[in-house]
Amino acid sequence: HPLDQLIRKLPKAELHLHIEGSLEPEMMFALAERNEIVLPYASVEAVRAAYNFTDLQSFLDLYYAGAGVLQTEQDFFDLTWAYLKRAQADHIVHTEIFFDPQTHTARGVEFLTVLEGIRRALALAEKQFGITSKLIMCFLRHLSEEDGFATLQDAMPYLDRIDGVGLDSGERGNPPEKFARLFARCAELGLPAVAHAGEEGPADYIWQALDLLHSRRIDHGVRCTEDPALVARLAREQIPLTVCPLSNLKLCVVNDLAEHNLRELLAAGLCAMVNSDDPAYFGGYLNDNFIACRDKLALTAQDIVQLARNSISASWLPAEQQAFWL
Ligand code: ES4
Ligand code: ZN
Repeated sequence: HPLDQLIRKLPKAELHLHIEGSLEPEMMFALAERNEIVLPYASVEAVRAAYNFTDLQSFLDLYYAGAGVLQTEQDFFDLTWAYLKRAQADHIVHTEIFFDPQTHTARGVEFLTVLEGIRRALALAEKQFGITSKLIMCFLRHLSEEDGFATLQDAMPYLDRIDGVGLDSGERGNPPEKFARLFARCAELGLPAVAHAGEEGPADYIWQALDLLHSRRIDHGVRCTEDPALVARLAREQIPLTVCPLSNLKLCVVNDLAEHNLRELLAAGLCAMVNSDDPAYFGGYLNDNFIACRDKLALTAQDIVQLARNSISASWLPAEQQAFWL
């Protein structure tokens, strides 16, 4: 399609990417073998065949199980490096990646092992590909506030290597208010916040993420259109929404990509952009998400340029570096 060349060549930032969600089945098998772990699947094809999700939780069950093959610093390096090579192929010039330390420390993997494996790959990508990056530590919202505070304690010696904090995992029944005190402490420590909200959860969780967590962006946020007053606020304050179209499709947030509200969000003047979320599980990397939306939502060249520009302007790059890409 003529617009796909535009999609491929535009400089883009990715602002919603869980590094554990970039674990392809091939690497899952390779790391399982390297670490002498027996997987409950016979083949790469059998793993892919299991990726038939009905909601967020049905995905999270496999995602946390899959992450069990990640054990050494080299494993985290290899995972992150594989993603960064894909990012370069998609002409991503800047990426802000999430990691979930609790998924690993709960299994006895050291916090520093995770952090340094990821960071070593990010540093190499900046040197070899010129891809800049930020690293965002996510708290798992299905776990307790106390567990979150313990994770922040683990991170304390390394705050110079962490650019911000996020909130992810099962949204329903785990409202942002559960973590108001934890995020207040993070703010005192100078850590900017983002939060997943309004993916499966109601618009009220987006209000809470803004007012109680002081979230600078909303991850997903697609359910904001259920509340016109909220849409007006997001537009007025230009709060970015990191939208993940193929994720929403695979997790049945929408039944058909043609029903996705991405164009509605843009038309309302919101700073929305496209992201891949967990590309190994949801069927595509960044440009695949753009192309699927171009196809099913009939994005125009103007929409595509706007989405790419929004990704740069919603990033945490300093203004002068944003200006270079805009
Ligand atoms: C996630 Cl799609 C999604 N939602 C919430 N938490 C997550 N962790 C990884 N992917
Ligand atoms: Zn996510």
